[in-house]
Amino acid sequence: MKILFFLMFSLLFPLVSLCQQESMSMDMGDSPKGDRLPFYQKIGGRAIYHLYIGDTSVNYSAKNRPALAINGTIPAPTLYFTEGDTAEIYVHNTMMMETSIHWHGLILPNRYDGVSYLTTTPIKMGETHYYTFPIVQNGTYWYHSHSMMQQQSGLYGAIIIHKRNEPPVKEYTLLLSDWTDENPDQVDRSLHNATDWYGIRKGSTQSYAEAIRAGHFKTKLTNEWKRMTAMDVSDVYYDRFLSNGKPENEAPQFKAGDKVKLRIINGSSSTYFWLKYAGSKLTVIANDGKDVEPVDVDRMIVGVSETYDVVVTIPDNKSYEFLATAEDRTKSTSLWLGTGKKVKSEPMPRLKYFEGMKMMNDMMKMDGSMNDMGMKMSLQQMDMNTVMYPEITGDVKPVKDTIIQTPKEIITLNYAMLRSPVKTTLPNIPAKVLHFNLSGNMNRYVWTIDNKTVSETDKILIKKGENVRIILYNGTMMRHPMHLHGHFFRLLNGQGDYSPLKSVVDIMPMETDTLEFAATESGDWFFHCHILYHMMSGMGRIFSYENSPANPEVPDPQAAMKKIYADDRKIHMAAKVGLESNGSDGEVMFANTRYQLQTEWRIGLNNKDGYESESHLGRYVGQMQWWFPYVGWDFRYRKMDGPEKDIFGHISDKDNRKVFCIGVEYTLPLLVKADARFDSDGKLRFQLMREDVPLSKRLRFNFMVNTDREYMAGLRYVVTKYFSVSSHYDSDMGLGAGVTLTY
Ligand SMILES: [Cu+2]
Repeated sequence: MKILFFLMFSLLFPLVSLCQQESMSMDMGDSPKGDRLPFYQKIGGRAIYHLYIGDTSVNYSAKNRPALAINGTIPAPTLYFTEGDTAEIYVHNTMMMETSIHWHGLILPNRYDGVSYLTTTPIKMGETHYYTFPIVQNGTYWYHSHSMMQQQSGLYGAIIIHKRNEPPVKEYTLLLSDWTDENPDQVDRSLHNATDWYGIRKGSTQSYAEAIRAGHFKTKLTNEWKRMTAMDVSDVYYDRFLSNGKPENEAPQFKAGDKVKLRIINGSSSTYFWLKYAGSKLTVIANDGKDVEPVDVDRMIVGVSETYDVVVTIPDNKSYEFLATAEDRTKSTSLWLGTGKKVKSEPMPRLKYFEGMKMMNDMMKMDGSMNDMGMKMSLQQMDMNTVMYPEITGDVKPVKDTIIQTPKEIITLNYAMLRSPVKTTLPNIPAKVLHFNLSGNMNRYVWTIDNKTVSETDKILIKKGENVRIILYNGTMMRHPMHLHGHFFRLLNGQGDYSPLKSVVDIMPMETDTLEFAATESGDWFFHCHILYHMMSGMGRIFSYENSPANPEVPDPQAAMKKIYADDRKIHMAAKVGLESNGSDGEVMFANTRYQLQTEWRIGLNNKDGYESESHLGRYVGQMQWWFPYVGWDFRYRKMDGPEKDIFGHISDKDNRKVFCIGVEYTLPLLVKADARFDSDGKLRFQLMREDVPLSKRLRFNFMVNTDREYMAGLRYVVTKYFSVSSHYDSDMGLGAGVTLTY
């Protein structure tokens, strides 16, 4: 076998090195699968890997779904290195679209960081990209695509770096991830269109009927009064959560008495996981690849893109459940350690949503900002969600197969407990201090820093040799795992000189965290929220070292920046079409971070009813995006019985009407949209409208009334994501019933 490898390598080596010299890339598009180069070779200190990215299909829920894989597997194969090695990685793109690979947590030259356009040339279809860098660290890391939504489709794998001459221990790499049967681009579009379909699927709609049943009608009303829609700890509905690519996985090789080092990687696109183990406490010994002083906990949460090394014990010759539960607690994934009788971990009870809503109401001010009530929160020490945790606050309703738990002392890991075994102090020089306020708008799914997306800001210049300190405040109602490429930062957590080194900081709502790093690199480095859908909406910044040498991978930096900015400038489409017995009404919308173009229409079934259409192009103003000034145009045809007078006394007597208008829309408490507009006929119209009042889990109520003496009220019962049964009464068209299609 070794001889075969050697032969293959010696045959291919001249070819490979030739290609490297020319362009660092070669065309693999025509190579049949059989020609694939060996996955791994070790030649002296060189660790050489060949990764083939391609299309595949998976079946996690009795449906075949398209997915992406590396060397045919999800997760991608684990890359092993030894500290001091030189990594040489060839990434072959066999897909019909471009791709990239980012080596998460690795310290490497900027040009190999793998952020398409920013640091590294994207790998076009059929091409191969060569990465080489010295391995200057050890620990648990991972790699993933940094292009579009490819990570969600399966492009992620583990990187394990052993210390030189590290004594072998029993270890196991556990890569956690989330899987949706939906196309991730559709997930992204849905999130921007404020659909509550994912809430319906997760059972977290938080409707009025559910509120009344839970004795929380006032809580729900106050919540809408403060202009909030139902909120969950996570946004996306996932079909499965995966342990190394399987909902249930096993590691039967471990025996009684074994101490196993689990290398845990959260490679999910937007899921935090609670970790628990049935056999022993969890002894945390490393985080984000860096060793920490061992600390014993009962449970811990692992943020998106974080890694932890945790030692667990196999107490007996049985099979013990290592349980990773999604933060929203809808589903979980398990790894069974050992062989024999199964010992289950106690499942985490469902969240108490209305308790959480009540807490949010108390914290939210009428202007949409948060009242921190004088609490200084940081480092995950106070989890705002605790009110929603029945296992801590008690009051669990007995559910089939579970016992009522009594509240008990549960030791949960937080960042203040992480202590580096070695001093991590920076050079003793003044620091450049940056304040970042994490901001966002849940209703329109716009995620920002200081209310600006990546494309709305310039790069942040830093100087090689200086210290950079970042003070982060999270003013949103979600947690964000903020990741810095190419550097470790110290998280100032009260451990002084021994503050832990991290590359991701999970920051909870209303927390302030401080991190600092020595600027020792060069080039451009991305700092962003690692929730894929937040990053794509623009929640990030670029740190740029002043006077860096040109990056050969970015020959045209201006054109490259346009490509980077295109991510958060994306236009999302939405549509709603009602087909009812009295006619059709509907709307089509195109929107990005700030702008929206919208056309709505109504076509009566009777000729007499005629048709009308209104269009708006406007810009959302302010961080809360409650103001929406717009310009628009309308046309209508309706055979009138006589002149019509609006409540201001303005008379309309033309069957045909074409006007331009200017107007402004404002979101009032209870999420009612007030709209005032003035048209080229000199007519003023004022209108109030509310869509999708959640009466019950699936029933929605809509209404509209305006000064033209028009009004509408309707009900919609959501059957599937795209299909509802609906009925409405309209002052022009009368009563109708039928279906509504939503896209
Ligand atoms: Cu985020």
